[in-house]
Amino acid sequence: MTNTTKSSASPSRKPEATADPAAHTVLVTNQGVPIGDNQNSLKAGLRGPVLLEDFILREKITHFDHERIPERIVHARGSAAHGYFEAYKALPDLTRAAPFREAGKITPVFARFSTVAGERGSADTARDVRGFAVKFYTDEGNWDLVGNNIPVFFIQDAMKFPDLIHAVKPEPHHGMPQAASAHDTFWDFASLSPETTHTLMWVMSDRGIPRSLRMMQGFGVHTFRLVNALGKSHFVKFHWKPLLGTHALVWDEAVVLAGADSDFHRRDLWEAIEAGEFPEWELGLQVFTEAQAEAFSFDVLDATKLIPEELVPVTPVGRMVLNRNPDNFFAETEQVAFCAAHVIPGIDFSNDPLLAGRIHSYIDTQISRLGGVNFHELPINAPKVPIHNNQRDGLHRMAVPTGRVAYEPNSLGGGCPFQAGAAGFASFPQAVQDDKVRGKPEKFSDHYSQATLFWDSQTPLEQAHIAAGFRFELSKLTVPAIQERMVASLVNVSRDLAGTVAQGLGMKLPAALARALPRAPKPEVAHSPALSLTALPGDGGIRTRKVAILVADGVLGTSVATVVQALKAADAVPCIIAKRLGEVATSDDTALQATGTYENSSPALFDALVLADGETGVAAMSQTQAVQDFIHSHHNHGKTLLVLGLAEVLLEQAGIRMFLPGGAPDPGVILSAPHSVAQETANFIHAMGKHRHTERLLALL
Ligand code: HDD
Repeated sequence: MTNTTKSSASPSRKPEATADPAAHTVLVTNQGVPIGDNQNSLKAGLRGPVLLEDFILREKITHFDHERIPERIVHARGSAAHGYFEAYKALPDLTRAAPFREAGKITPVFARFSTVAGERGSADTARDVRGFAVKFYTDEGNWDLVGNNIPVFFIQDAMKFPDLIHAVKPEPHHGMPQAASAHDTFWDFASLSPETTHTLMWVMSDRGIPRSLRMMQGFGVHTFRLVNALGKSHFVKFHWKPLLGTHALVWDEAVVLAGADSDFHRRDLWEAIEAGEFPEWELGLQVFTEAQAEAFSFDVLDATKLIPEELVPVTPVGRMVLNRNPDNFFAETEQVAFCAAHVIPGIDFSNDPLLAGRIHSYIDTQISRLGGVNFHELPINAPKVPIHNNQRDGLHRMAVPTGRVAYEPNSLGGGCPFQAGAAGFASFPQAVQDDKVRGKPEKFSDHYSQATLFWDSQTPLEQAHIAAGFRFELSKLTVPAIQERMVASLVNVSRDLAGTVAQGLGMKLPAALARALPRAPKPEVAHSPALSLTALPGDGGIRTRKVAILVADGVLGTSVATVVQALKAADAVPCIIAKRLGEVATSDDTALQATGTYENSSPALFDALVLADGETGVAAMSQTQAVQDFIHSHHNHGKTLLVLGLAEVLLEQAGIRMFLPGGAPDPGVILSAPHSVAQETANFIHAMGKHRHTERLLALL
């Protein structure tokens, strides 16, 4: 049989090859009938009509016709991987949740990262929130932590979710733009909903254009509960911190990448895992009591608010390692069904009204997306624990229950399956006594304090990028009233920010939009360094970073070979780029193979640049426009350049300054004499570990 399914969530390895590969080589129909001829349909004579009885043709075409399933209404574009979660220590005081039962406990996981607005085939690098969803296959059933790479959300109540999504999706009359919030309907909604302001600040920041899915944080967003074996509860917020640090693209790189490689993030994740560079995140908890929550200047049930880490520190409790790519994109990445309602004993909900809507929405959406109520039986969704219950039938039922009992209580089945009683999931018995109302607590109406906190906690470069993000998006609008309303709202965040945006839009700074809560409680902290991307620089390594090495016939091969060797030793990925693929005619007969061409390799695909030495080679490169494009692109985007020997003239030709405005040498432009290639390559690798040279980027603003 060719359609064998494989178990999907073993923590670390690919499934074993079957013992008899020959048994898998015969093509059969879905009924298992061997197919003699897969090239020709059955006809009445060679030039005659095709016969209806050709069940082989009809089965093949019918199956093909139904290959597509509805894509997710949001988060349609995504990439995923298998891995495991490992607890650092037992957390008995906090929770009875299975993954935290003992130190070293391993729980298999499947994580899917996504953009929100774009359709399934849209570009990876669109400015957007990124989904960060993790399915834990625990000993007590599946727990899904369905979060984002941004710790706050646009809205406070699920009632507004369809409006938010309708506003950001392509406009319904002409279906444009794809995977972009830079259009009238989104900003119309946003400007009329000041509760979106805080999240807008994050999305317009570099968080909206991550360098890699492996280099972004994840957040559970809502306040959840941890409940221990004694039934005692603490509030909690979940945080994922990437070991590689948090890094971003620069906007015009993101734009170029959308065309140069619209699978940029998917490929990056896939290639890293294939290369054995397993991405890793630390799970951290912000644990706090109800009494603490009461005293905060904001409401912990409001998903537009975060808890500054300076107020409640994040305690690391375990790590997630993604170490296996899916075997089949559709079966796993597409069919995985995350659900905010999937919690396990020891984890419970808070009263966040946004979360309440999510508890309903996810199962509901799977019913139409995956075609029925049995989606939990798909291998990627099936818990690793056996399922015993009395649910029966439904479309695409795969389990085959035996016996005549499908009810409880029963005597005919010996009473099985029994209720688990105290060992089972029990909702935290939070007291509820109030009038039924449609409304919000007062602190929900403070829409600006944390947006200002975010702004004030950014570095000057990050602030410049946020202003540019707003300016770009709002400049795309066709309705000036929306631009004005939005800038008026930004005045409440920061006059500087609003002023810069207004200037870019060619408008006068409007008066501040009236605040819903004129006298908001004073925030506990005015500055939160943890909110800046620079708070998590990573370990300074350059593993998996891609380096373009530009060459031409006549370059000096030895120095290039030295650089290639050193980069490989640092687990980076060097790529020699020339006018054509294949052998490069070096002046010293060193063997070099070009694996990329100027035509197929956009500068935006690389993290750093090397220019080869050698008189004839450099002369040829000076005649190549693409070399100038590479130099400008890398220099303008703050990347590190290693310039070998005579290639310095290429920098001069490109008009590149090797000094920063104060006169100090640019630490990201490294020149190497022929005798110091090994030493300067080491300096290059060290400088590349910074990812970008912010001093240069600031100077270029
Ligand atoms: Fe959602 C998918 C994250 C609010 C309704 N959401 C979805 C995914 C992520 C999030 C990561 C993709 C899961 C995957 O990879 O398959 N959503 C969030 C976060 C939210 C949030 C962090 C706010 C804190 N979502 C939210 C609300 C609703 C939904 C308020 C509806 C009331 N979300 C859905 C959905 C999706 C979904 C329609 C689409 C596909 C799916 O669920 O499986 O049910």
